Amino acid sequence: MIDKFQQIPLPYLPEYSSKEMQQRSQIFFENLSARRTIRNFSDKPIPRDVIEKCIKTAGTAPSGANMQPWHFVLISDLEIKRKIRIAAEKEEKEFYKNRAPKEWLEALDPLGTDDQKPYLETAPWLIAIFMQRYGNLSDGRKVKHYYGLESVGIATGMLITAIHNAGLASLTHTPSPMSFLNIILKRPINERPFLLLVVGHPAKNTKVPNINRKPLDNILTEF
Ligand code: IYR
Repeated sequence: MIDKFQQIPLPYLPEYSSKEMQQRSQIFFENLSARRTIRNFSDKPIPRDVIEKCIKTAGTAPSGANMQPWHFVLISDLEIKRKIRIAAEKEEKEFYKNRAPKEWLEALDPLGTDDQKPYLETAPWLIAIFMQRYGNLSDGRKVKHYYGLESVGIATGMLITAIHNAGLASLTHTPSPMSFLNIILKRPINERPFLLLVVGHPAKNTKVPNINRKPLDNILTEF
């Protein structure tokens, strides 16, 4: 049995007036509205402690039974980035040439993506995010993780938000399959690669597709 947690007072949560809440939610919305996924990264360095702080932020996410079933591998080593690029491009070649159904390729066509992933080497940081299917207790027993994908998805959203808040850009990259990440990054079999996040400054004159966000009445139903 795992011991019950001691109950402590809730950390301070300011109570804003309606006006303050409206202003704060509007400002936060405007800030996050400006977040865009990019595919053209500059090689300008970014201090490690900034990225570490963003990962710490991601680690504050809620998780099933508080198991915190995530692991983040932070990569700046050129040799490792190169290995990841080679392995990812190999899978992506196969994806674009043979594996992807026509319908999927048609959905990707407006974005203009292809099997070339130079940013995996150019960007200063890659963060490989893993989901732990189970945890290993210090006495050797295994503890099952619940809602692993949901938990890691929430943590990843918070990571992307923290990165944007620091004035940096990211790309959610999902080469498929990604099991090569376990091999290159020496991660154990209980960890399933969830996502490869590319982080950096945008290259000069970076262009992004002119996409729209669905309007509120399209994404919201109210009773
Ligand atoms: N993983 C491929 C294909 C791809 C798939 C989706 I869904 C995207 O939104 C974008 C790309 C690639 O990275 O090119």
